[in-house]
Amino acid sequence: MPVSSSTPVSTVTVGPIEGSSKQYRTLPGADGGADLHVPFRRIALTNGDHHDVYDTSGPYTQYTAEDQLHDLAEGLPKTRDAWSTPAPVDGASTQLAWARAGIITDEMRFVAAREGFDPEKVREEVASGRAVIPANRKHPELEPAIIGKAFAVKINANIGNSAVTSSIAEEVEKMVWATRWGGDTIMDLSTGKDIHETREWIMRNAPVPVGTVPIYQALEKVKGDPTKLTWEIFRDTVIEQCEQGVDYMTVHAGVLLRYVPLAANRVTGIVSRGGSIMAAWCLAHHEESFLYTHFRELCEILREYDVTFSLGDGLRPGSIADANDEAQFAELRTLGELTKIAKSYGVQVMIEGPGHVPMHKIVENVRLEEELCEEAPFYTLGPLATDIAPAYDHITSAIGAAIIAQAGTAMLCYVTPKEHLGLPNRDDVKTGVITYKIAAHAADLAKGHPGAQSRDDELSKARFEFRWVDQFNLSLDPDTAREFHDETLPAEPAKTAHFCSMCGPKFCSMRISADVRAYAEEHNLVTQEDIDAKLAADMAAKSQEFADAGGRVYIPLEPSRA
Ligand code: IRN
Ligand code: FE2
Repeated sequence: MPVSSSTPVSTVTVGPIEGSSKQYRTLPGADGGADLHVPFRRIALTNGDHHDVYDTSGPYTQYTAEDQLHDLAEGLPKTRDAWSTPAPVDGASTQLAWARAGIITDEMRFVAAREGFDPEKVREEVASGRAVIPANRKHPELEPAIIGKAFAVKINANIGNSAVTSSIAEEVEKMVWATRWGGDTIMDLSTGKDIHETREWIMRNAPVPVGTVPIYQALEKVKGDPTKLTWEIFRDTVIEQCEQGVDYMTVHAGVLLRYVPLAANRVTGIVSRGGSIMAAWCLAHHEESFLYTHFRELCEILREYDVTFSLGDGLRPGSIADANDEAQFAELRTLGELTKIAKSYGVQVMIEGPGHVPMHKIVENVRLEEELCEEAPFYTLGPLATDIAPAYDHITSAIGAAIIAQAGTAMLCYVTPKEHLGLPNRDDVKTGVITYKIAAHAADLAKGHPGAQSRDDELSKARFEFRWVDQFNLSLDPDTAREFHDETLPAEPAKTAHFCSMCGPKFCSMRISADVRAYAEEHNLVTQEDIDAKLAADMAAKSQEFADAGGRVYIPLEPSRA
């Protein structure tokens, strides 16, 4: 057991999301292995129908009361341990190696069922390197997910303490909270104290893939002085985190010594934490980055656990002025070179991307990444489409995120309203997740992901038919939708009323449309010509009435004093 006896975590948020229930579909396991339980969320509708959606929240939303919560110190059931594991292929026990050998693993079948795809399609995408399934064999609590442009766009939520704030309890709750609202993966970016223990609590209770940036913990080990870092300290930190079950790791191996001067004249220099740590090391030693020179050894370690590389963008632009510059694209070319090396070891790879990029320069990022990195899944931070709105950077970045996801980005790293200002709290985490679900889903619609639009259609039908409760429950955030509605119309009958407080009963366009339909039925008007003719006749009568009344649009309420 992971953790010290002084249990710092008391409880986390449990209970179903409003109007829905957590359910599992059972698939028989391969080769006599245990059954697979594929999660989804069923939203019950007031008209007797239901609508099922992808669910990332683990059993926390299945528990209906707090006393059903598993012992957090024990962690979630280790279900994946009972799944079957194929024999290694050329020394590699990774999803990539198996996919290339034509083997469909339980993880592939699980994600195929989860997304409504054919398992063979999943295998092909993984084999080509266009998709990854980050699933460390030491993370048996995981419900696997696939990240690749052929699949639903995924979102990551960053959590983690810093030297100044937050406790283990808060971080575990942030993980549960972020996945409750749709976070597909979380990254533990802790830099303060108790990094190992915090991560252990998160790992053992995380139903989603967990990512980290191991250089942060390595830096803690040398008391925050980047020049004291060594390959050995970094390597041992990576092994420590692999052993804990981390599923993917950001490695800033593309920040080369010769690229550092390229950032000198930028408006915002190097904004990546990992990038600036490695740049400081390279300059201090005047040597090539140990992440680059030892990259093959790193591949061997990650292969051992099937940990996925997330090759970091240490030279990403941190401002509109620096977007798409030589420093950024030089690093991307190196990431392309490293992608090929990692894949030659059978290690899965994704590529991290910007940052801050104006809208007209966004698509170029995807085009280049695909060309240089063999279409490895792109994983971007926004990008922010403008620099001028601190406190609203979830929005500035969701604009860029929607565009870059439509162009082919596979996963979006969320940005919260606290970006550039402070460590996000629980509310910020939810706002970031919901905002990024909007960007990701908007991109799924634009890309024609099968099944994406059905939720829009269901919600629109509910809206048109004044099924208010269904409209709330089909939404990404039922609690806030209901709260906003009830702010002005709290009475229960308003949940079936044919209007809301925005336009009131007289001016509701939805109601008027419904009236037109009723009118057509009432007058037995079958064809469009019938309707047009009847409307024309009624209009003529109305306009005569208007002319007879004086033909004025504004009828003064009081006699004019002018
Ligand atoms: C994603 C894309 N580009 C950067 N990211 C995320 O930024 C990365 O996955 C990690 O969560 C976070 C911190 O990165 P830096 O600042 O150390 O590069
Ligand atoms: Fe920024």
